[in-house]
Amino acid sequence: MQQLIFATNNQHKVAEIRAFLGNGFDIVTLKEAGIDTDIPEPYNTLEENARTKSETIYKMTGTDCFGEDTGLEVYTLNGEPGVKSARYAGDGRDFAANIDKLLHNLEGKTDRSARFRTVISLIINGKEHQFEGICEGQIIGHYRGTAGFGYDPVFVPEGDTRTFAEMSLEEKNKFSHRGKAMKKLISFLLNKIKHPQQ
Ligand code: ITT
Repeated sequence: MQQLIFATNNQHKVAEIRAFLGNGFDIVTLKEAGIDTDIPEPYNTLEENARTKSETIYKMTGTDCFGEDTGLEVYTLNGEPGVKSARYAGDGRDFAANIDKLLHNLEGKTDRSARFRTVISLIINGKEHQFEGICEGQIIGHYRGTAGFGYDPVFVPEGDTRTFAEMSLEEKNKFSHRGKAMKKLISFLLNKIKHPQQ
């Protein structure tokens, strides 16, 4: 079975990805690998931050691993909060404070369209590969639902009327940015198992 360390400290992401992968892959969390580090996210792009996460853990362990960076990009706010999504309302990384700031900044705006974008950086046999997933949707004006994390209670994906916070992990994965990026990662890994030399 393919073993991969997932370079994240976000347990919600781990739960989503485990629900997506089922039993075919052995995902090891940083905690399970005995790694207690705050992985840096110093850059202005999701691509560079995702790479920093996987490279940091690869350098520490020499083990195949992946990390991901995700941002909520709101069109009328010129792509904000984007790469700063976790700390939009400050260093406290407070989900409710971030949502409140977002709703405040969208007051009076008619265009509430937004997208989540995930970039996964996989390092396998020392080589990096990236996979992107995008989910378009709308930011609603008030909280709905209690599942999920981050901006889920105010984001309704295209193709449904519920917020991500009103869906099960499996339902969210069908639409989501992370689910789409994971689908590409899995096809890549399955192809690699079939054709190890490529
Ligand atoms: P790691 O860097 O340890 O993976 P993190 O929580 O810092 O965890 P990100 O920098 O990728 O992860 O996340 C940025 C923020 O974007 C995150 O804190 C949430 O507020 C939000 N976010 C990311 N994915 C989300 C999702 O699927 N649904 C709702 N909000 C999400």
